[in-house]
Amino acid sequence: SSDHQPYRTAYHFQPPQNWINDPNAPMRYKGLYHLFYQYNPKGAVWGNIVWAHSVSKDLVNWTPLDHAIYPSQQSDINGCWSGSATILPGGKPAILYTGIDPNNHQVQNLAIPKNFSDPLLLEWVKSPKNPLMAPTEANQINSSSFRDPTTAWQGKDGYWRVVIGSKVHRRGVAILYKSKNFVNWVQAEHPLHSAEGTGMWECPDFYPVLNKSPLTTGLDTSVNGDNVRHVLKVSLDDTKHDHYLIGTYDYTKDIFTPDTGFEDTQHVLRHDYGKYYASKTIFEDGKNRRVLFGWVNESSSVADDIKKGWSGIHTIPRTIWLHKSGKQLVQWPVVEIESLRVNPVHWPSKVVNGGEILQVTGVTATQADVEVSFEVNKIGKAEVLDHWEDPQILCGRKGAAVKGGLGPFGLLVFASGGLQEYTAVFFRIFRYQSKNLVLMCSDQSRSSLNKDNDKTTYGTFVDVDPLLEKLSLRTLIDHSIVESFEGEGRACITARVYPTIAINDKAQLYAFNNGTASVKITKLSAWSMKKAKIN
Ligand code: DQQ
Repeated sequence: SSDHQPYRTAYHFQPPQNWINDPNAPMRYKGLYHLFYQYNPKGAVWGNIVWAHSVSKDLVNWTPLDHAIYPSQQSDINGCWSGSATILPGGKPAILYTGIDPNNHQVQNLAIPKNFSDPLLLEWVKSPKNPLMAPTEANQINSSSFRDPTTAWQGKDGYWRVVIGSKVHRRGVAILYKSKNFVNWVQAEHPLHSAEGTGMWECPDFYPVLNKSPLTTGLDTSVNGDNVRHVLKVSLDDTKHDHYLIGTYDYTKDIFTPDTGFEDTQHVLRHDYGKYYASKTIFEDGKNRRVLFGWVNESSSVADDIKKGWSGIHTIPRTIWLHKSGKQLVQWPVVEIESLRVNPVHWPSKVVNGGEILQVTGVTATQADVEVSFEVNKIGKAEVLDHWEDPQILCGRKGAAVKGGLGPFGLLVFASGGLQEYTAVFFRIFRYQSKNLVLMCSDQSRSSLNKDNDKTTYGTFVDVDPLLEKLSLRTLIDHSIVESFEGEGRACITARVYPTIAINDKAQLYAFNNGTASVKITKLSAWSMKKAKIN
């Protein structure tokens, strides 16, 4: 019960117990969503990895099935690691995944459904030709850095292409392979892309996005041409963050050229500036959208994870598209999640004075969806930033408790009545080089009296003009996760928190303003969220 398990989520994807990490091969087949994930059947820490499998009609409620892929061949006898699905002509799914062979080398394998007429895709048959791609003397690929095949895409020449994550010394590499029949794969002469100093690239994802209206339209992974840009996402093993680059894919040369690369440290593009990793997207035919799945690990100690018997959850799937500026992506929780909303609370617009804290009553504060918009006009009160600073460090230095000029203002979630505990998600506006700079923070420093948790504060700048636009924030709250979307999805920050007092019916929700200038809430809508049926 929630009394014994106050941190178990009610509407985020997780198995009943044990360790879970990367989402694998999400797909829609015969009207059902399939989600596979890295899973340890034997405990709450990483190990013994198999592909667990669940299906859903709506991306909200999930039914568990038997494990789909588990060690059974030489080519995966020491583990079945991450991979992706490709829908082949005739609507037939195929999975490419990384196996760990008897020498602990990382190799790429193929599995296909045993019975294509089974909508549950219960049984998977592995190719007798596995491994289809392997490190050799000739290709000089590092056998401990060769993993996580992407969804494949087909060029105009009919060849399939797939990218595998790798590294050469400190250079992250997206190794490209090609195949006519999906079984015989040949390494291309050049990688799709690489970047010095970034370390191992895990879980690459490569896909097109539409660069004209309606921008929210998703594209099949093989589409290229006019009005199409490409996104390369890599999960950086060194920092455990998902970074993406927007650029051009030259499909005759098979080279991806980003508009701005990893060198530009002031414009780091991340799917999420909090805790979030190993994500991947799918194109959803029929709904014409691209949907992003991602993993969030715990911020609690391993001892606490073992005690509670589980570790890791997935975020709410997010629709993803190119922002009209062309400079970044936008993400928004899939609309289906709104079916869990009950008991709405709507505030009339109200001014929040400097130092004021207003409780949002009438919602279940541990299990809620909150949308709030702020209007600011006293821009003269903004603090001056005289040199550029990493936004996460700035958020750490100027947390919610540090009084400012224009901000901090936002929400206090998982707050205890006496504010001994709270997690603050907020904006703070600066004047920097005669422009207004909007900082977005998720401050976990006071989230729990338990000292064993990682309480790192996260932050990013959001590309919003505070004088022309409202500052909007949507936060999905679910027992131990706070998933926040700022600027209508231009910045996302996910945090894990484990309050000791602000749990169950002791948790409260507030809007706050700790600046000297007043701000106006133009809209606040909050809903309690029903429990989803998950596994
Ligand atoms: N997790 C998998 C690997 C991948 C890593 C192993 C990323 O395939 O590189 O569980 O979290």
